[in-house]
Amino acid sequence: MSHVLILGGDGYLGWPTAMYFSARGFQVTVVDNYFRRNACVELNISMLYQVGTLVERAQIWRDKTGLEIKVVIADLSIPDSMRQLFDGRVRYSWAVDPSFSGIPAAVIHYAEQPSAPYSVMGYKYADITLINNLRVTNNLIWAVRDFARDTHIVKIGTMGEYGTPNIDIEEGWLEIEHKGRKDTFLFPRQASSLYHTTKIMDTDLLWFGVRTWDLKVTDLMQGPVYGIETEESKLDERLRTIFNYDEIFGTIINRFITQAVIGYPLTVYGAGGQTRGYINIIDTMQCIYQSTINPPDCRNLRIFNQITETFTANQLAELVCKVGRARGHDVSIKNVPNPRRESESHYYNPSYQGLRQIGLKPHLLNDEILHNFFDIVEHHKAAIRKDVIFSGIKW
Ligand code: USQ
Repeated sequence: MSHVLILGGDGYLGWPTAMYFSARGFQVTVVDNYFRRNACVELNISMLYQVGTLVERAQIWRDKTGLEIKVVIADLSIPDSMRQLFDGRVRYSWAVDPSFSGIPAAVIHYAEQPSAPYSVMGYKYADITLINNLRVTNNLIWAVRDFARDTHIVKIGTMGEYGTPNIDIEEGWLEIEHKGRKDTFLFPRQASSLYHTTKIMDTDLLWFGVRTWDLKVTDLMQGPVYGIETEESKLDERLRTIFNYDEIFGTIINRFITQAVIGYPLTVYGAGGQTRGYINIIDTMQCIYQSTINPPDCRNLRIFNQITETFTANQLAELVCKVGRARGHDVSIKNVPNPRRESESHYYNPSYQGLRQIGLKPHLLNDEILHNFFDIVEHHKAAIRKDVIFSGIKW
């Protein structure tokens, strides 16, 4: 059986990914330092519901399925914490064969500070974001270079690396003709936050590792994700992922549904014409899985755009408003002054065929998906805090 290492295994995507691979026969190890939980405590942000620690959720998973997810609590920005995962010092308890090296077939890298607003709240937060994200990626490429050259690195990047250019966005690469000569380069990047800037720099680190040491890498440019439930979390609600609806860690659709449930006017930033590519959390699972089981043919930096459809902020507000009202909620939409420096009306035409070609079957946003989502959020209505929804963290 293949071993998959999930860095950032406590996060919104990390824990569902761990269950997804475990359920499909992989040996799974999750690694996390609880950064996100601790940041929420420090910033006085509460999540929609309490979530058990990784050790507690791994125990519940074992009770329900008989499958083990190994948990390592470690700060991966410390080089040795990363290296111990690859050099034989961490004992992988499910490895019955003593000669088993533990070297993972794939390492899925989510271990980053993921919030754009957090990264621009002030110098301290910009520094945490830059140091954490870049050091973790640098530690990873060196650990793979030194101990595990065949391990496939699957990295979550972001569509925000491209920004909103006035030309079509390709999947990672662009052929350029200049003064009669042609070459292929990374698609031009222009981030709109320091968080997104670290993702650009991550891509550059990975590309260096591929060119110089022949590393095998898939970089997934993902758009904002929405949803709570995955096939695996349906087994027991204590297996659900962390869910933020606040201004710092919450993403737009998750926020809008939570706002609708408590009658808080949906916070469309500015004119609301800003367009992004979106993806359901269950499709994120598919994308990560298909990318892992279909590694690139050769030592390569393979890039996919991990979205399934595009919407403006206004369109999302309208969709949530319609379903919320049908369920009897008092939903309204309010265009609040945009706290971000971003274009509110722009061309946006990304290509995103690659993941479909390797097996993604998209679940597009529709009323049924929104109704199921409302069911869960309504259940936790009493816990929703209005004070964390909007204070206007400025860029
Ligand atoms: N927006 C609103 N109202 C809100 C929240 C957001 O209008 O209450 C707008 C924003 O102005 C932005 C868009 O919705 O234009 C998306 O914002 P978001 O907060 O959902 O997502 P973002 O800050 O871009 O970051 C999120 C994740 C990040 C990931 C990124 C993908 O937090 O980890 O990399 O989505 S992307 O946006 O494609 O760069």
